[in-house]
Amino acid sequence: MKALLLIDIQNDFLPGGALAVPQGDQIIPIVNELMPAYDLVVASQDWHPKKHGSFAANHEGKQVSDLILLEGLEQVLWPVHCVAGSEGACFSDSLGTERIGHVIRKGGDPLVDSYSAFYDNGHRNDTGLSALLKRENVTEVHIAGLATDYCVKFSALDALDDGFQVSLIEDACRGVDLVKGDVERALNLLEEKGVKRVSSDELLGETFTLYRPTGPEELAKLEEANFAAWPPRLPDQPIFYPVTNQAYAEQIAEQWNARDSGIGYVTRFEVKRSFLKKYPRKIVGGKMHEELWIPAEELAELNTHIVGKIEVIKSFKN
Ligand code: VGL
Ligand code: ZN
Repeated sequence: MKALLLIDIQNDFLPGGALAVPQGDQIIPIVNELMPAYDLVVASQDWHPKKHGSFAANHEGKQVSDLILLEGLEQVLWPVHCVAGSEGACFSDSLGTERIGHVIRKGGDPLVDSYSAFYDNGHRNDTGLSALLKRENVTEVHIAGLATDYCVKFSALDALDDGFQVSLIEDACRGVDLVKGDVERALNLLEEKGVKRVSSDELLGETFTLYRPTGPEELAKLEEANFAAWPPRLPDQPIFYPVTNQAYAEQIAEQWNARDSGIGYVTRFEVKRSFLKKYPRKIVGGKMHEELWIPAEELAELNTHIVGKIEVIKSFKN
């Protein structure tokens, strides 16, 4: 069994948070896409008491990024972050938490930090993660999250030590780089120890599945095009909106297309993932309402990146 381990994708580590990791938010759409590919998804949360010894504010005369000894262990001092139960400690709203099977909370002991999701920094206390993975017959762990040079790094090292095959999904991690080069040094160290460095592209394959709800008129034009290309937009339609999940496409086909035209269809098509990277994904309304916004003048180019045929997978009659 293969598990995806998501490290600390919490508000305080995202832009605007107390200990923001640069571009930390950019990993979220990638992680959301990765989750369905795993037998098990486990996510960790940094979860500190207010009086935690890693907070500079709790040491008189000390500042953020100062080094101290905390109960005999070297400790970098951080801003107050991920206080148990606070908004900053919550998972990002845009993270698809419904696929997370277990949550591991760490950093609860005020006297020792816990970068790794497996053990505290002194390797004295165990979060139970290793036992959990073994109970689920997991042999391979893929790691993504924040921050590459702290919690991701130490989680990967402990996963190796506990006998798992470990891959780090590089584009689904971001680091702090407190000292310039920390991220690169962390990646190199992990590689030396036996962690495989992979990209989400390698794991997810060449194409991305899109869905589009449509009505009978557009369907007729699709048929003319032999289900290989979308017809050009009309002058009053500046954007082409495919959606990223079937449930949302069904909702529109049923509630809008079927109502307006008597019948609504759900289509599915595959597009080269590399082409789609530059288009923003917009969440409109609820979490599942994710659309891709493709300007009308780029639709012809999108068509050249469709792989295989556009398929009609469902229809709704009014
Ligand atoms: C982390 C610093 C302090 C992390 C947690 O999640 O990488 N970094 N606490
Ligand atoms: Zn912390």
